[in-house]
Amino acid sequence: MNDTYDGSAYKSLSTEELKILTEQTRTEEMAEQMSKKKEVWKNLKRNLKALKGPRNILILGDLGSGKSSFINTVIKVLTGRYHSYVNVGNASCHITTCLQRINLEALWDGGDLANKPPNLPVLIDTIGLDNQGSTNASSAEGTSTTNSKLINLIINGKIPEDCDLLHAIKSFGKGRNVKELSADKTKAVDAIIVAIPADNAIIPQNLLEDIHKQATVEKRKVPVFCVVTKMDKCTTDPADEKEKKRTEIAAAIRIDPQRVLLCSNYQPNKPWDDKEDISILEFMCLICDPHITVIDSQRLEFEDPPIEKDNEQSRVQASSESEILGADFWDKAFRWAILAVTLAVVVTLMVHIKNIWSKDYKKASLGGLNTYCLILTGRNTPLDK
Ligand SMILES: Nc1nc2c(ncn2[C@@H]2O[C@H](COP(=O)(O)OP(=O)(O)OP(=O)(O)O)[C@@H](O)[C@H]2O)c(=O)[nH]1
Ligand SMILES: [Mg+2]
Repeated sequence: MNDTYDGSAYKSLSTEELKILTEQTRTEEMAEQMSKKKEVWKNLKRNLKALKGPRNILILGDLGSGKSSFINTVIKVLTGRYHSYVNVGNASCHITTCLQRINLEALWDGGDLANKPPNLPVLIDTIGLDNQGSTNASSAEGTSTTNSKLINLIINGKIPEDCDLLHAIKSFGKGRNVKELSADKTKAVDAIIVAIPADNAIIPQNLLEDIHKQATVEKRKVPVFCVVTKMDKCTTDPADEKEKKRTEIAAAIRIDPQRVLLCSNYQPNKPWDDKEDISILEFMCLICDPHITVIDSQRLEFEDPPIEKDNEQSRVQASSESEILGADFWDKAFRWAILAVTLAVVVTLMVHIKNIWSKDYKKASLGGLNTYCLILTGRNTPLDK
């Protein structure tokens, strides 16, 4: 028996019947999507309700990676309205050059206030970070690169909204350090979303490394997520190819693949797939999960280790060595003394011999005695006077 379905049931349908069937399937699909969307919204609201306050979500990524477009897309999905809240460019030069905080609370549709969930997040748009800015570690500060310095300041809420970030990047690039800035705890970042465009085959590895370090190695540990933008430009269509991309990027950022959203940002001139709504809502639901939080890590206090047995032994050995060195000194001093006396005797003998040779016997005996006196008393005692 042949298991393959040849579609004969559809072949027998008229065009009109086929049209009705297609419409029916579409309606069923839409109903299913609506109910799924409702469910995800319910979960998101539950998560937002459980938060202590609105989360500050920072979007980081390379120049033109779709950060601003993603923010506009999220706003559209959450509020139902599209507006270019943050300026979108053409990926050829920096469009976002300041820190821009978009408070979703303030953008909520006025007509649906009763349904407004609490603690709607604040999305933070920022300047595109070039991968090159993660390779210029200054020797004076060890491993700090331009990007890591800037990310660190933003994460800790030290950058004011009107700050010229292009100027800051240039100054860091010249090896200059910023003067002490005060931290605003209400502006500190609670989650990071890294935007990576799907159409770019090169993953900005150095930038990702800097983000990873600033988010996980520093004292304030911030959960990291990723959005792979421009999926509509990606030619890898089969589902398993997309999943491969998700896994590859997750590994590069060192996060769980579940924290990676594959997305096509909303484009005003292109049709919008409602399925995107659900995946973006699910993604926001995960970022606003009350169990996934920042950890302000404490550092243990340490003291110097006690002197170990081995150290004690080496200390005793060292002191005995120094004693040996002392003994060595006296030994040498004694030898020098012997040498000096021998030398004196030899000189005296030579004087004696000289006097005897010149037949001055009296001088010879007295001269010898005077030399001895000089050596023994340290004074020149003329015995012949
Ligand atoms: N096809 C497509 N184009 C996108 C998508 N996301 C962004 N773009 C386009 O990519 C370009 C750059 O987008 P932006 O949102 O300005 O990127 P950015 O990261 O904010 O750029 P900078 O602020 O300059 O760093 C714009 O032309 C967008 O229309 C997407 O998902 N699909
Ligand atoms: Mg931008």
